[in-house]
Amino acid sequence: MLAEICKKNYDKSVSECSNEELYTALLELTQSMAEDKVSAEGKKKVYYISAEFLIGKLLSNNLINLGIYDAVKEELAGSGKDLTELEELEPEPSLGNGGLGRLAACFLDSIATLGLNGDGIGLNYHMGLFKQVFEHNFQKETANPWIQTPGWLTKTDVTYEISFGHLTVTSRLYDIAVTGYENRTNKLHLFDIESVNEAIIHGDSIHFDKTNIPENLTLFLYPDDSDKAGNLLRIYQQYFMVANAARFILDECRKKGSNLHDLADYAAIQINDTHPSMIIPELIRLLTAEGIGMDEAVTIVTNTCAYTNHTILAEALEKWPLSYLEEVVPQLIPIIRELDERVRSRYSDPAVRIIDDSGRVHMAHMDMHYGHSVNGVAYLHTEILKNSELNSFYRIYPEKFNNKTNGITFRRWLLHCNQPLTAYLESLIGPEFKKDAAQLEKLLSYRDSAEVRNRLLAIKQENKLALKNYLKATQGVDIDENSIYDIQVKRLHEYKRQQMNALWIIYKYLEIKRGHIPTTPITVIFGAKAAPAYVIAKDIIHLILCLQQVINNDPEASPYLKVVMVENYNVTKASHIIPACDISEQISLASKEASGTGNMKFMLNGAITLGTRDGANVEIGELIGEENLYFFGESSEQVIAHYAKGDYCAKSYYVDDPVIKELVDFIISAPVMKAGDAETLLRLHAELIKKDWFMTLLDVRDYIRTKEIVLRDYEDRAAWAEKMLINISKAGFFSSDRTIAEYNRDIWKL
Ligand code: 26Q
Repeated sequence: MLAEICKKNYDKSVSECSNEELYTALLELTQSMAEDKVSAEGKKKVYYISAEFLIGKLLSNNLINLGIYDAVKEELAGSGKDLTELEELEPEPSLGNGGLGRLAACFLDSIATLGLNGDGIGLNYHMGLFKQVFEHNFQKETANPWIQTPGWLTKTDVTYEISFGHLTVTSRLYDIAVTGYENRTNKLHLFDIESVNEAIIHGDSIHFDKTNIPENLTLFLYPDDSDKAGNLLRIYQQYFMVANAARFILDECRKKGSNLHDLADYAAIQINDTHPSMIIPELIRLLTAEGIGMDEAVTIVTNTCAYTNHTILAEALEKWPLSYLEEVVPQLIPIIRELDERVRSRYSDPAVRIIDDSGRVHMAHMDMHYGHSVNGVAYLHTEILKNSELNSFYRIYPEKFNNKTNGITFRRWLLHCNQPLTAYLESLIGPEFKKDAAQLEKLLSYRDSAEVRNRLLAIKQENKLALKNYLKATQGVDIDENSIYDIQVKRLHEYKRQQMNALWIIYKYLEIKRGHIPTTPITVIFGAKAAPAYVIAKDIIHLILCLQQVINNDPEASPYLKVVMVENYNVTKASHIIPACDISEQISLASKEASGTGNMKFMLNGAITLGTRDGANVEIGELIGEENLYFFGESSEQVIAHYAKGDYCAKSYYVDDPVIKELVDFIISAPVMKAGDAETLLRLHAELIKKDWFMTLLDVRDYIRTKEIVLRDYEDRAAWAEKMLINISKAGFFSSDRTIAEYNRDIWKL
């Protein structure tokens, strides 16, 4: 396969080609194969609109989905070449923050794999999420370019004139082929403008002139929005995304024969969180401009659009000042006011208004009134939305609310990232699980087999060794492959409580110093980026980096306890880390993590969860039985009651419990202060005692107690392996193929 392309392009054999030439040849091969599978369009199509698509590297994933991974690997090996080295040449498109963006990427894979007619629409940011480097135990953010030619983007001839209050820009559409697993190819449509100028970035930083819209519009994912210019830029980006999407969708539907009155028979638009919410007033504006009456336009758009909520954190629910919208998109203001008037005339409850008394526009409120479906992303999350956060809306529109528990694509998170496990599963239960994840349950019949359990342990050991070598090569750190790998990788946020894990590290360190040596050494691995303007999150990273320095350099402790903060955690790193994990840390404050998807990836790869009864952890527990994971901490009901009564007082935990006091005070102890910055550590110390909004100290005691049980249980490797087997067997429910089939059945109806 490759040989012909190498001959044609370079007049060389595979073995004579450089890795760069081979990488380019593989791009050509996969893109032409993918193009051949772009199928005839169905009548109705789903458009998944999202500000983030955290797709990660595509080469291997595409080779797998096109069914040529093994053949290419062998062809390369036959010529002395290594596919892994070619994979390393590919830059990672980090076009997302975390869960929401990665979910969108998994969904595109599943939509294509199920053979559904559906595309993604978003923005072609030139810089993905910042690249994280550690300097003096602090996070530093640098620009993260990813676009290369040749690369995955295909320039199309689709362009639109997009007008804002004070300027008009010309857009250009770029496409990325989305290959389904042994199925059709769909598209990820990314809009851009040609005047973007990377030279306005200050050095390799993430700073630039935020007011220079023609040159910065698609320059960065999540520009710093701590000031007005940053907020306006985000509104520019969001409107640019949805204005292009709306035109593109209407054009496609008209081409297929829609008269726009029947738009909902041609298009289903899924609004991924509130970032694309302006698509609602924009579509109404375009339809009324075509002569459709306001009432009918509202009905058409409502029948077309559906909204997914990914968070209950108030600060993440977007509310734009009307004055900002007036400045950037004055053409939407009459529509938004009209939509708000309609709500006011029908409902007296001020909580459901679109425009509040402070003149802020609640994007989610618009979605719920003028979309036909509202979904949460895990059972518990949807229940909390219905019963508390969005209860005022649930009472008006009970029929709109539904749950779609998240999922992950097994192609990337098993077949690609864990090839030893995949091959072994196939030898035991046949290949059907690759297309139908529920077939993994066949593994259950081996739960009593000592041989199978031992193989699972041996594969885990192999993956742990691979991670050790990877971390040595990429970050120069040494870890012990015979230690327990205890892993927490996810965005850094107080509610996810990396700080609680840090307190446990302090606990274990002090125990070791007192002579209580763990039976098996422990390596605690973190990976996390903090939003550049999120001070406490950055303080927590600083603490973890300081603990890493203190503990790893203490010869009394480091043989038994090591801390590793992986630099620049991203999709690529995740695929090396997850298969090697023993203990999966899912320790968010109950009620705060909408779902989590890392928890699913770890489970699928045979890690055992230590977590709270939050998000999808609850469903994991129901599927595998509580004896196969470790729950601790207060329930979501208890936590919600604390917030309602305002009765949580961190200070009293600190004052009343000498163990907690000792752990918290260690943050400002001499060795840590010596490793770090006093002002930062004092601020974090005070934060934990005086505020601790996400209740670290509430659960830390139970966390420590439970983690001791986990470590003790790890010593019975046969029993541990049985837990691993049960976790893997039951992971099929969390395939994004199942999630997408449900979206289609209940919402899109393609
Ligand atoms: C909002 C306003 C202003 C600026 C930024 C934002 C903003 C940006 C990103 C708000 C939210 C996000 C991302 C949210 C996110 O990733 N949520 C995660 O979604 C996953 C997929 O559903 C869930 O599994 C996680 O539980 C949830 O945290």
